[in-house]
Amino acid sequence: MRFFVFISALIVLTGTLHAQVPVPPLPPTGPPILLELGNIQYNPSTGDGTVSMMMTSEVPIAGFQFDLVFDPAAVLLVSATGGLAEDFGYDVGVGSTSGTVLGFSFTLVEIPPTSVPDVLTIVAFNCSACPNGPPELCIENAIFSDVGALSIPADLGPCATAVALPLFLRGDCNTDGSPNVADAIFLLAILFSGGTAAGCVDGCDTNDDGSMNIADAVHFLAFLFAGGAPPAPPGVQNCGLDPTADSLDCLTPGPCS
Ligand SMILES: [Ca+2]
Ligand SMILES: [Ca+2]
Repeated sequence: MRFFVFISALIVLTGTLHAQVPVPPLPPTGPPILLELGNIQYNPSTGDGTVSMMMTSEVPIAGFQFDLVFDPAAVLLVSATGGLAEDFGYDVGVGSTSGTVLGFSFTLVEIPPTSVPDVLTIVAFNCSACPNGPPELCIENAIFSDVGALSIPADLGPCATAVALPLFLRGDCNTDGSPNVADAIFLLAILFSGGTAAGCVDGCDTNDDGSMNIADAVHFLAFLFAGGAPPAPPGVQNCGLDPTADSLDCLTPGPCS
């Protein structure tokens, strides 16, 4: 009898405990796709720029469309290339003045889910009529479709401002605007005697091999005094962009900025 009383009490107590433990709510499920702006580069001397459109998706997609809205509005879209869209053979078109980017597959090839942000496509634009520097841009009106032509909801990332690429003179290692022997001395001091760090390492990389070292000093001195080849583009005459991608930076490009 005592046993049954104990069991009954335990059942009542257990029921009470269960009743007191709150059931956590299920986490809210957002749209399965996030489209956001990635790296945005801008050449202030020409107005040409590119923006990488980054997509994270829990589901496969079979088509996409979105608008890029610029401030100022005088920006023309030029093309959309590369990324997942190109990898999967999508036809991608841009509306030059409308800002619309449209991608689809004639053969209904799906772009598979991406658990981390991946480049969907790289949109090239031109803003030669931007008087106040790099434009701001936003994504609007994004539409994604599955292979059954049903639309898939998507979240959109925040607006962002294009980043102006640095203009510099190759060889102007000390960024005083004048490539001369002082630049070779400045570079040698950095390399061998603890000299002040370069504000524009690209300017010191006179042979543009992506590394600042003694070869750059030799290359530059040969140019100055022995009829050697001039520094790599953009050269010593006119400020310009680095035509090759490398890990060197140009944080303070001096008179070219
Ligand atoms: Ca100099
Ligand atoms: Ca070099």
